[in-house]
Amino acid sequence: MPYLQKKGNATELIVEGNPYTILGGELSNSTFTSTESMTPVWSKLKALNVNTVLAPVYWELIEPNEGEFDFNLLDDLIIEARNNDLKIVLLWFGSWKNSMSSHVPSWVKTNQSKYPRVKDDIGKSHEILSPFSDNNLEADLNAFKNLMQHIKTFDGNNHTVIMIQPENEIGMLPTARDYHPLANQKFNLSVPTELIDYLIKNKSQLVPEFYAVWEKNGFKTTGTWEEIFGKGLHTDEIFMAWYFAQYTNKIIEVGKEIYPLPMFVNAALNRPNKNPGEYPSAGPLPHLMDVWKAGCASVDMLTPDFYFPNIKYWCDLYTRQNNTLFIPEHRFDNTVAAKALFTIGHYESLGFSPFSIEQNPNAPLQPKEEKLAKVYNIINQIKPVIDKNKGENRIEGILLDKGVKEVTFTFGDYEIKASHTYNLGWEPNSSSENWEPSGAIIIQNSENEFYYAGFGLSLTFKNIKNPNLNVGILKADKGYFENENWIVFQHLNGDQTHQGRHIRSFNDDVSIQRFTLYNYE
Ligand code: N0T
Repeated sequence: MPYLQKKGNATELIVEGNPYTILGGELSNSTFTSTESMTPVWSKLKALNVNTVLAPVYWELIEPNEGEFDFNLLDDLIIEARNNDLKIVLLWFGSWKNSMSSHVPSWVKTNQSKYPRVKDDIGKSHEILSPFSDNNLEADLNAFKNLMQHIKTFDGNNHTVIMIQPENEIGMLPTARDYHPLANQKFNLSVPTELIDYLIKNKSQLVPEFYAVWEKNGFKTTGTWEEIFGKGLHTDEIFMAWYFAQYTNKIIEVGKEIYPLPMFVNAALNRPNKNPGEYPSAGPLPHLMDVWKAGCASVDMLTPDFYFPNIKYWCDLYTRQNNTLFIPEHRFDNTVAAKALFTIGHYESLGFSPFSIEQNPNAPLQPKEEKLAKVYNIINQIKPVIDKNKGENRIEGILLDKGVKEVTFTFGDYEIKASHTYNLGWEPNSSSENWEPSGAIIIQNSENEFYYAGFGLSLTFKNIKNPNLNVGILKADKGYFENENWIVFQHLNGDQTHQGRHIRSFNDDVSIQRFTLYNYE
């Protein structure tokens, strides 16, 4: 079985006994609705050097009539993935998809008295299943159980399916909370003791945004939601988050009892200065991590979807509370190649996955796609070196553009300054208004030996332990890995290292270098 395992301060996904890095791509929402629609996609995935496809399973298609399941499409997906040597992360488009319930079967949609919808503050229903209804949970659970049982039977010996994402971007739009009578009844009850116990036990370690809410109201430990957290949209959101988390927890628990794959939930991020309900309220968001961890103990990870900038800001938030980082979605723009390197290097994340990976599957590769393909290729090559050094503070990931032109970090006695090569002014695009992002993974493989895999950086070095010593480049090679052996393709010196002053590859040169440093007086 695939599973998660700690190594030093990192978490690894183990697949078939070995650490696995997801060089992923998520399909557009409707691509995997027929075998024919998928046909041109497979070669595109191969051309992109993707090793894992994130693909939805739609409740309405697997259970078109209550209790009648059809897994033919899923079986085709698994077989084709195997034929193409790809792994699958399945996304369960069950009760919720982007806050809505668009993928629930028609027999659920048309039986609103049995399967209640959320109501907003003026009593209007929305196409969102209420998480307060046992019938809704039972129906989703039954479908999910059948799905997990089917995956176990069909794939239990192969493990083509390696992880599951139950639901998709859970949240409430456009009201922050559900006003269905079932919800109102819960809203006026005391906050459940499980949440209170978590608060008390973890008081000193709560995320600061959440701690501040509790503190503001005097750290109360008994009372209703409003008594403990105060009146307002933030409390409506905490309340919803708890019940979304509980609902999801049941699904994950029961699913794992049948077939225990790692499972994660994803979030549509909250835009700064927006209120809950203006963004999808109550999803697995940074300020609600504690509510989700307390209410959904069975989930392995809370994961961010990226459609806005500031990836470092959000990833820093998502690596709190021992949360393992995985990026199931990033808008497929010209930053993804650099960001795959950055997140897999800097956070030692489980992997990265642009959304709508196939784009137009029949069109030739666009520049951003070619760059991603090259980056996935070099990450795949250098993976054994990453695996060896993971969790030991020996791996760094860099992301640079005009906003952040250089960063400095340390490896042991060495301080390394990574600078965007456009700072050198030698490349034709250096003077443009928008700088192509640069990115790299840098690894300290032994005291003086390093790997640089990426593009668009120049690296300079200092000895911070002994500042009287100069640091020189003893040897620098460009090369590649073949069956895990390092093959030198070029020895670099002269202009290629600026006569020994720096290690560098230009922004259009996605490649791997190995270099050795030394000290001189
Ligand atoms: C994502 C995707 C898909 C400028 C959007 C992002 C996917 C879902 N939702 O294409 O629907 O299934 O997980 C929502 C964030 C959009 C913000 C746009 C701001």
